[in-house]
Parts: sequence; structure tokens; C-alpha cells
Amino acid sequence: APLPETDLRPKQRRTETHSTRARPSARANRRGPRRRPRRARISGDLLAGGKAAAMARRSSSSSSGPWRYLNPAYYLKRPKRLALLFFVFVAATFAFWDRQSLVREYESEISRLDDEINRLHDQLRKAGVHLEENPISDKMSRKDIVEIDPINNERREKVKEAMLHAWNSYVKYAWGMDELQVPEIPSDFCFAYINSQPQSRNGVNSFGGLGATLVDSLDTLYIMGLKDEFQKARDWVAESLDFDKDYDASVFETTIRLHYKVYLDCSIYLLNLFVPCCHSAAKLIVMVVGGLLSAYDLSGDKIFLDKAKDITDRLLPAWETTSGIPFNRINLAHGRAHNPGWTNGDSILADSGTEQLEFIALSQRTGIPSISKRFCYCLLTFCYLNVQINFGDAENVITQLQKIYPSDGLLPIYINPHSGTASYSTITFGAMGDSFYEYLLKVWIQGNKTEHVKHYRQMWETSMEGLTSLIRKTTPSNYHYICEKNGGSLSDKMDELACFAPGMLALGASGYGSEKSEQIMNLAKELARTCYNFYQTTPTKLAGENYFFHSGQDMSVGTSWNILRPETVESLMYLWRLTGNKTYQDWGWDIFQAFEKNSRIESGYVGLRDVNTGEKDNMMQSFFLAETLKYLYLLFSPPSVISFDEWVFNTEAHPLRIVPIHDNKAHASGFQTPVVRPFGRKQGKPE
Ligand code: DMJ
Repeated sequence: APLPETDLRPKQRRTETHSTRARPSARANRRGPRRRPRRARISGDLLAGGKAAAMARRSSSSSSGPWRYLNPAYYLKRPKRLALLFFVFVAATFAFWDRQSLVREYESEISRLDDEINRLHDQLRKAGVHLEENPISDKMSRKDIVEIDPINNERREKVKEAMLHAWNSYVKYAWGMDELQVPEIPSDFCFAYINSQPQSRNGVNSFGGLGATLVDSLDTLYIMGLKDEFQKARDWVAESLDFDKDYDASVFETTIRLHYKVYLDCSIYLLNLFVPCCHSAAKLIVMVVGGLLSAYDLSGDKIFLDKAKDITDRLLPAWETTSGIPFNRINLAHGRAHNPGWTNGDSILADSGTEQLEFIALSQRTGIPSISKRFCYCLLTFCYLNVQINFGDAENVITQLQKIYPSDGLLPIYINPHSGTASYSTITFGAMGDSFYEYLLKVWIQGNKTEHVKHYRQMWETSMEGLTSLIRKTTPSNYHYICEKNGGSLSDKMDELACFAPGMLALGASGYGSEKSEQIMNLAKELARTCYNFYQTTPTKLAGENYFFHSGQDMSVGTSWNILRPETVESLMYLWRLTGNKTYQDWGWDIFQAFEKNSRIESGYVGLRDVNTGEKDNMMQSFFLAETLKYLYLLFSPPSVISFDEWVFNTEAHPLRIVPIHDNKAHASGFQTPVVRPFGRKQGKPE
């Protein structure tokens, strides 16, 4: 009979201590097959005993090495150790659980303290105290630094270095002037003219001497953590920024570049001689008011808010028209407003529909509701072409809006400011139309996506149906593009300016149901691919100003200059954040490298007169620092840096903080209460 296991165990242990485990098998190898006949003679009892012994050996081998501690039998025979093990298990579980709850407690404490800090910041800000800190950088180091992979980090640093180069060049050659202009004018006559101007040869006051590049750059400097540069710019704003300007030179230059598509520096300077006054009100609002408000939201420094209010007061006379649609030009010193002759007296859609974000923001921060009322009135007038509206009757506004807004949501670029009617003109998502559509969506986001601003979203969705109806595809590469529309016919042309649309579509996609949302997102991706290829298909890898599309040949450059525009990298930033697809970062990096290669010079950055030849122009546009470099920087930063939950970018890339609606009074009055938390944490999710 097999021996009981207890009897076998000591024997087995002895065997194993006496001889190595290898020995029996070594012996077996030596003896080879000769041992088999002998084994065959072993009796049944012995065989049974052998089996038991083998089992015991197996069991014993697992209970002799470190594995024995895993054998329950080991502990069953050692109750003290079992008790000890149980005690250790209970203690470890308790310690782990306790640590977890401690972590939770700490987190909620940190969150509470953060809220408290925000509240104190608010109080200090209201008391006019400026804090020396950078919430963006602080936020980064605390939370997001781990999210930055080494490649992105390196790219971000390169973009920051580009910003420093652009900024230092501006400081060195054009400090306090509107834009840096390097002296590379083609003809002697022009040189003579320019030298006769009351301005530096290295700077130009294209906006009447408002320090446009400086004001436009404030938030970029801040976001990039360039504290000294920001402080120096801030001091200039406090001490030298003066809006009492009766200056007439450069708006025309800017306007002519954007709208007439004449790009002869000489002509521009000559024309300046004959052009009476004036600033483009819209450009000043998105650039100066937007820039100042953004700097205020980021830094909490009240000087920026005061300056924003000063210039807004000077701009308000432009809105004194019978329809509520503003004149697009105004003299800041005298308040005289009018429209330029080349529009035949009409106002421009984009210029008239791109102030709402800034003025609503200013209303919220100053507590003066009339400012935003006036501008909302203007926007809503577009929905009521030919119809008188009573702004106070909000419900009626929404009802009328739904009845009268064009069924395709597309408006021509010229509107008569007296009658409020649209003139026969082009429909486009490019020059002169673009940001009207952008602001419909963004006012809805700024308004926390509530019922109160629902009509903006509805208008935007209607317009996106219109946009979709303008989409065509190229052969052979299947590039999607947005046509322009003249009367009943489509023209196969798209401005690079319209490349903001992929970003806008991506930003608005999540407001739809899932199927439509996917459809809109796919359209955004396709359009972004087209815009990226605007860059990739030229010898310099920089995009021209506009493109034509031909059956069988995809696309060709129309107007071939590049003035450092931001729209494509803007869309890439939105698409990367909203899809998580790093391809968009790589595309942005390609574009950045092309700027570095073609546009960087010793004294800053300049555009190209021709993206085919690489011939340079002589202007560093202020939006290169305000928009292009900022969007590139954010493209390589974690999405929580200027998060979409907390901020909305104006059309000049100035982030404005989204103010939560706190109470019914704000709803009822139609405007949000003027409470701003410049250092606030994430807002609650909107409705
Ligand atoms: C910027 O000045 C603004 O973004 C505007 O809305 C249109 N685009 C230019 C830069 O290209």
C-alpha cells in the first residue's frame, strides 16, 4: 500500500538534501537502457509506493523552494504564519485604501484652494491690483507638462524662438509703430516718397499709430511666458497708447491689400496721399479691442480694460445708422464715420458682423450693457434685411429670425447701411464674408451655448447648410473646396482666407447630433487637407492668396502672394485638438518650416510677393505675431493651454474668457453679469 504522505515527506526531503536533483537522471543516463529490465521487476506494491513517492516529490519540490509560500498547505500547517499573513494583508489593504482617500482629500482641498485663489484674484483685480504671475505657465507646470512629448516641446520652443525674433525685430526697428516694414521698396521714386513720410523707414503706421503690432502681440507674449517682453509692452500701453488720432494713412493700405488685391507698395503710398481719414472700425475692434481685452483676461491688469473702453467709445459713432449696420470707417479723433468710395457706400459683411464677441466681452467686464446691445442689434439686423426689429423683444427677434434669415444662410458681402438691404454682390467664405459666419458660432459659445443665444447657433447651422451647398471636389485628387457664388452661378475659386472654415466647422461639429456631427467633422477634415495642399503644391511650400480649381488638374495659384496669414494653421490647431490626430501637428510643422525658410530675415519676417519664385515683400504683418505664431504655439501645446472650455478666440486669435451665466437677472436682461474670473478653473459644461 502506498505510504501515507506524512511518512514520505521526510524521506523525500532527505533524498533531496543528500543528492542533487540532477543526479538520478545523470545516473539514469549513464546506465542507459540497462536499468529498464530491472525496473520492470519491481513489484506492484513498490510501484504503487514509487508513484506515491513521485507525487510526494512533486508536491515537496513546490513546497521546498520559494514557491512553498504560495502553497496553502504550507500555511495550514503553520497557523501562526497564516495569522501573520492575514494581518499583513489587512494592514496593506487598509494602508492602500487610506492613501487613496488621502489623495482624494488632497485633490478636493487643492481644488477648494484654487477656487479660493481665484476668488481672491477677482477681488484684487476689482481693487485694481495687478499680480505678477502667469496663470498660463503656472497651469502648465502644475498639470500639463507631462502631456508635452519631446517632439512637441522642441517644436513649441522653435515657435517661441520665432516669436522672439519677430518681436525683437519690431522692438529694434519699429517700436511703438503699427507694423515693421523693412526698407525694400522697388523704385527710387517710392523711396523718396517714403522718406518724406513722418515715420521711420523701418516701421509704418498702417493703423494711424496705435502700436498695432504691440497691442496685437500682448497675449501671444503672455501665453508664451515671455514676461519681460509682456511687461515692456504693457508699460507702453499704459504710458503711450493714445487713441486721439487724426491720421489717415494706413487703413487704406490694409484695406487695399485685403480687398482690392493690389499689391504694389508704390501705388499704396501714392494713394495714401489722396485718401481722407479713417480707420477700419472692424479691424480696430478685432485687433485693438480684442487684443486689449485678451491681455486683460490673461493678466487681470485693469489698464487694458480702460484702454479697450476708451477706443470703443470712440468707435461707437460708426453704429449710428438707420439700419444699425455700421459704417466701416471712422476717424478716432473726430468720430466722423462713413464707408469707402470703392464699396459704393455699402458696408462690408465681415466688417459689420465681426464685433459682437468683443463688445459682449466688454459689456460683461465693464457692466455696461448698452455696448453689447448696440452690436447685437447690428448682427441681428442681418437676419432682418428689410425688416425693422425691436431689439428689446427678444422672443420676437428669434421668431422673426427664423422666418426671415435666408434659407441657405448665405449673405452677399455688401450691405447698405441705411436700408439694411443686401446689395447684389459675391457670396464668399473668403475676403469680406468670412468672419461674419465665424462670429455666429462664437457668440453662441461665448454665451455658454444657452437658450439665450440659441438663435446664433441656428443662424450658423443654416449658414453651414449654405456652405455645404458651395462645396465641390477636384479631380484627380478629390480636394474639397468652397466655391464663391455670384447670383445663381458658382465660381471655382477659394481664398486662403476661407481656410479658417475647417477649424470653425470642427469647433461647431459637437453641437449637432452624432450623425450630422460626423458629417461636419469629415467636411472639416477634407477642407483642411485642401488648405494644407494650398501650401504643399507651391515651390516654396507657402500658400498663395487664392486658388482656382480646374477639372482634371486639381488646383492652381491665383493671386500668388503670401502675407504670413494664419487661417490654415488656425484650422490645424482646432482639428488637432478636436480629433487628437497628430497628423495636423505635422502639417503645421511643415508650414512653420516653410515660413522659417522663406520669410525669415535678419530683421524679422516678411511675406512673399510670389510663392512660386520666393521673391520677398517688405512687411511683417501684425497678425503674424497675433495669430500665425500663436496658433502654431498652441498646436504644439497641450489642449488645456487656453482650453476651448474656458476661452473663445476672436477672429484675430485673441482669446476671450467665457464668462459663466450666474443668475436669471442676466438672462432676463439679455446680457451676462459683469463677473470675470481671469484665473478661473474650468467652467461647468454648457447646456
Ligand atoms: C486677420 O486680420 C483676421 O483674422 C481677419 O478676420 C481675417 N484674416 C486676417 C489675417 O489673415
